Amino acid sequence: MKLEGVELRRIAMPLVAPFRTSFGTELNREVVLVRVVSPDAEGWGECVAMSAPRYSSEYVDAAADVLRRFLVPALLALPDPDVYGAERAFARFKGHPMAKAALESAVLDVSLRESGTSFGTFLGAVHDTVPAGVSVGIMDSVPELLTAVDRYLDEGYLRIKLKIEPGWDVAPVRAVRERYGAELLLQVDANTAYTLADARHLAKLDPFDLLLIEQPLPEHDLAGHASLAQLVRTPICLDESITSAAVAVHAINIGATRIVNIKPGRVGGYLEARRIHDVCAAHGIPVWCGGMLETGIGRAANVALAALPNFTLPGDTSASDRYYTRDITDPFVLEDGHVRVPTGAGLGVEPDPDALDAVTVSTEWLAA
Ligand code: SMG
Ligand code: MG
Repeated sequence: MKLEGVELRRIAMPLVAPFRTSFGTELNREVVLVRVVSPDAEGWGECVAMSAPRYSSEYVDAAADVLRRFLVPALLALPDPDVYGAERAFARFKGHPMAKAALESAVLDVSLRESGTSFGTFLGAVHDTVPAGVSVGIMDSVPELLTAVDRYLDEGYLRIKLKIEPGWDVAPVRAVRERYGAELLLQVDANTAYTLADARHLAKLDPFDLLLIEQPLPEHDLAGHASLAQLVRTPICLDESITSAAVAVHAINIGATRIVNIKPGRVGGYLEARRIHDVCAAHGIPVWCGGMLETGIGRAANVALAALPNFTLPGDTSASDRYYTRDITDPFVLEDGHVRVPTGAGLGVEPDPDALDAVTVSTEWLAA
């Protein structure tokens, strides 16, 4: 494949409601979109870094910088770029998995559009639709939380994830479990807000039969998660900690994680995400697809990934209207609690030019 160049586009999209986690509140989603152009097609990728380095060390301005100065030039220097060559070229630079994933996805998209293959087919999808969960932010009060959960369940979401932090954990979990009963698929996500000294407190979540507790301890503390797993009955699921297939295997082997959240951005792209899916399957560890408040571009790829066979738990792959009044692609909608896997070439969706214009902050073109 020959490339003509790469466009980096900054967009900003207001969320329909503030989304509060243990590390901060998101109101306005700033995103770097990547467009890779060949003579015959163009491919899109979405960088999932947030505005500030709070979920992980990456953030939007740093991602734009590393793309502009290192990753895009490395891609454009390849004599015959494809997704595998791009992955190898990016591996020479340390870190920045979200920036790498965005550009790698755009390369994959353009090549799949050229060959008429969908993301789902390329990755190995085995389902036409995927079950949708929803991640519910920290609220000011339990009644406010129940109002939000009521609405999501009315809309058809099949699983509820509550964001937790010290001071907002047992009480909201109890209230939701009591209101909706034992059948509700319910899990929690701490985004690293606890320490091992909180083990006895976290064990108070055990009676509520949660599917999992996601990332209770800091990112680098795999050993701590293994110790915590001996002290709580609720399965531990790692998110932030799982940065590669190698780390996933290590975490599984030491007993730090019984379920894995896969986010392609966190692990450097869809190739590595698929490897994590595969090694988890080989170890009997179920996986599910995380979310980073994606637009329809990132969502299309995530939904395709979530259709692989070992994605056996509903993901944070919610419908577009859970995030945005107007998505930049045709919106993803809930159908009986499921989201449909696109079948067209590449991502199977593209930005609507007017919707994109309305949210664009700046663009830059890097020519081959
Ligand atoms: O995309 O629905 C979504 C968000 C899901 O909770 C979600 N993501 O740690 O899993 C996580 C968080 C990270 C982003 S919080 C701003
Ligand atoms: Mg998480």
